[in-house]
Amino acid sequence: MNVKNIRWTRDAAQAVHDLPVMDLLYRAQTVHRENFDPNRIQTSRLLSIKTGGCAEDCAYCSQSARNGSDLPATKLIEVQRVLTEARKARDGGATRFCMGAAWREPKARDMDALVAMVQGVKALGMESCMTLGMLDDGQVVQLRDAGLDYYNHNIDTSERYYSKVITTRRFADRIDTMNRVQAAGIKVCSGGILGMGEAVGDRVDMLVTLANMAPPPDSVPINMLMPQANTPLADARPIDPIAFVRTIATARILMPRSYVRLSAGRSEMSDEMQAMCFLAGANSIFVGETLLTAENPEEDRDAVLLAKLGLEAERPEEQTLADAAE
Ligand code: SAM
Ligand code: DTB
Ligand code: SF4
Repeated sequence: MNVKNIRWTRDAAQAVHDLPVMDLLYRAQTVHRENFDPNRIQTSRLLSIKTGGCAEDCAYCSQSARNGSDLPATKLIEVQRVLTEARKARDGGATRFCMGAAWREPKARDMDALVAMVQGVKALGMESCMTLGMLDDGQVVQLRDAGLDYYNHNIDTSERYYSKVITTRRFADRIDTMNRVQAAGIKVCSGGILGMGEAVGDRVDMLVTLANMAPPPDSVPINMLMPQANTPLADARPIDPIAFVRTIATARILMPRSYVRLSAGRSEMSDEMQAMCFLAGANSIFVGETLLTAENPEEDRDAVLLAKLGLEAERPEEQTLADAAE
C-alpha cells in the first residue's frame, strides 16, 4: 500500500503518541530509516523580508501590531538585499532560503518584488520558500510561475484550540490557502507550535489534520514556543521536553515521507534534547543566528552539535531516499 494514502483516525494517532517512549522512538526511527538517510539533515535559512506591524492577532507573535510589542514595523526590503543574504546563506551551506513577511496577505503592489526575489534565489541554485500569509488564486500562480518551491503556512494547533490563539482568521482560512498552494503544484510546508497551553489531544489532532492532507505537507515544522514579551503567551508554561519529543516521533510516524523540521526554540534546547528529536525523526533545521525576529543557536554551536552526532547537512544536488523512490 502507498504510505501516502493512509488515513489516520484520531484514536490511532493518539495510540501511537501514547506508546512507551522506547517503543515510540524505535518505531519512529524505523519509519525514518525506511524513507531517509538517518545521518543527513536538511538545512534552511530564514530571512524576515517585512517585519512587524502585522494586522493579525496571533497570541505567540512579536510581530502582531495588536500585541503591543516594541518591534518597529518595516517596509518590504529591497530585492538586492534579499539576494545578498541568500548568497551568504548558500555559501554557508544552506540549501533552502525561506523568506517571511508579517502580513495577513500580500498586496498587489508587492507581487513584482516577491516574484523577483523568488527568481533571484532560484538563480543562485537554492530552493525557495516564502511565508506571506493568505494567498488568492492569482498570487499562487504568480509565485508558482516565478519558480517558488515551497510555501509555509502553519496550522499552528488543532482546529479546536485555534480560536484561543488567533481570532483574526479561521482555521479553515489556513486550509483554503494550503489547498490553493498545493493545487498549483507548489510544495506545502505546514506545522505548528507546541507549548501554547494546548492539550496533548490538540497536538495529536494537529498532526492528524496534516497527515490526512492529500498528500501531506512535504515539510512539517514543529516549533517550540519562544515566549515573546508583551504577547498574551509571554508567560506560558514551557512544554516538557519528553512531551515535545513524543510529538516529533508521532509526526514522523504519521508522515513518513515528509521532512520534519525542528524549528523555533532550538536555542533553548540542550544538545541531548535535540539529539532525541533527531532520533525521533526530525531531519531538518533552521540554521543561522536569527529566525525571523528571535534567536537561533549560533553557527558554531550547530556545527559542533552536528559533528558530535555525525550528522551531515544535505547538499543541494542530493536526493533523499524518499525522492529517489518516486
Ligand atoms: N505571517 C505569516 C504567517 O503567519 O503565516 C508568516 C510568518 S509567521 C511568523 C510563521 C510561523 O512562525 C507561525 O505560523 C508560527 O508557527 C511561527 N512562530 C511565530 N512566532 C513564534 C514564536 N514566538 N515561537 C515559536 N514559533 C513562532
Ligand atoms: C516556522 O514554522 N517557523 C519559522 C518559519 N516557519 C517561518 C518561524 C519561526 C519564528 C520564530 C519567532 C521569530 O523569529 O520571531
Ligand atoms: Fe502576523 Fe504571521 Fe505573526 Fe500572525 S504569525 S501576527 S500572521 S506575522
